[in-house]
Amino acid sequence: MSNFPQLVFSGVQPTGNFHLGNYLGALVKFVEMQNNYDCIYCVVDMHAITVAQDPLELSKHIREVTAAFLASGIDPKKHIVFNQSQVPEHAELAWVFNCIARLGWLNRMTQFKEKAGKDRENASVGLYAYPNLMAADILIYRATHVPVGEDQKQHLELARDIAQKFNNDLADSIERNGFGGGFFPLPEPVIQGPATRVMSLRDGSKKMSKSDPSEYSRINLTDDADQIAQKIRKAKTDPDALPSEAAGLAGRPEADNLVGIFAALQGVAKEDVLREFGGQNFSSFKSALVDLAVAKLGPVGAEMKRLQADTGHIDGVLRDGAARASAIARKNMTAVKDIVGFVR
Ligand code: AQP
Repeated sequence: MSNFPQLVFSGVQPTGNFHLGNYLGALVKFVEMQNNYDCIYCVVDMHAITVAQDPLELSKHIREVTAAFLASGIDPKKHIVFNQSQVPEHAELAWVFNCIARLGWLNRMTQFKEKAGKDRENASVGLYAYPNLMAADILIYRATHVPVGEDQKQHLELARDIAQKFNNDLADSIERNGFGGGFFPLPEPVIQGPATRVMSLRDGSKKMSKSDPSEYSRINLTDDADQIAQKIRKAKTDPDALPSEAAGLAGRPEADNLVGIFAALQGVAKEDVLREFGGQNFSSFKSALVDLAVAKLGPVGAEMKRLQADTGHIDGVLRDGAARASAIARKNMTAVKDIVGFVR
């Protein structure tokens, strides 16, 4: 495989309720990686419509995610921030990948099974083909690194399989077109950090999610101090005191989750948190967690609200990002068409 220039790509769906799991599992890493890599961060609005969306809400949510990117510290001048539907090459490459990926591969995707639920026959074709579009999002830029939460690991493996099969099936044409060693890199998932899987505050066995019907299951980034405090105080716990070592969190998913959130917000290890709070009951720990969460998330939420009120600015950032993303995507899609054998 040739050496590809290092490039980061990741996306977030504009489906509302941007929450602490999205922030700690994805955004904090996005911000960190922009110091060492060229990065492309995308609001994946075409993924959002794989389930029904209210058009007025969708445009609001696209601006909400963009505001979250900016408020967290992503620099849209040094890096690229845009929304997927403004760059049509994502959809074009996704069609090519629909013809590369195998039905058997998609049938194994657990997220489709979870989201389609029992009413599989009634799920959209888009929801089923979602991982092919996600592979196209990454590979249209020939990105090499993809920071994501734990839940996206399987989709990333599929993106690697698609890249590999494209490179193998079309190896001769790739060579003839001057791309010896494979056209697509095999993108690496970056799933690191103390909060790759933040769990629901109501049920430690379920991930914190935008679509959970219970508002008390998640902390939204735009929650005010009172809402954050209420949600943490009502978070499910067990009757025991906190353990003094991380091993003592085994079999205690709710305690583990709250300690993990504290550690991630503070930027320390769970052991450090337990050194301070081991032996204490949940009510004193929760008070400290409320103070920390309000101190860390409050300014981000306030900045998000300020930015969201200025839709002209947000839309300008997205348009500028789309123009810069398009320049890369167009060039790569032209090469893909030549490799596939389309006449242009
Ligand atoms: N609970 C989580 N913990 C850590 N990371 C998470 N991510 C999502 N939930 C958690 C990461 O956030 C990024 C953006 O996610 P997404 O918007 O593309 O879609 P998702 O994973 O489907 O998010 P939700 O909240 O779970 O939405 P619904 O309820 O619609 O399914 C990704 O990097 C993801 O890993």
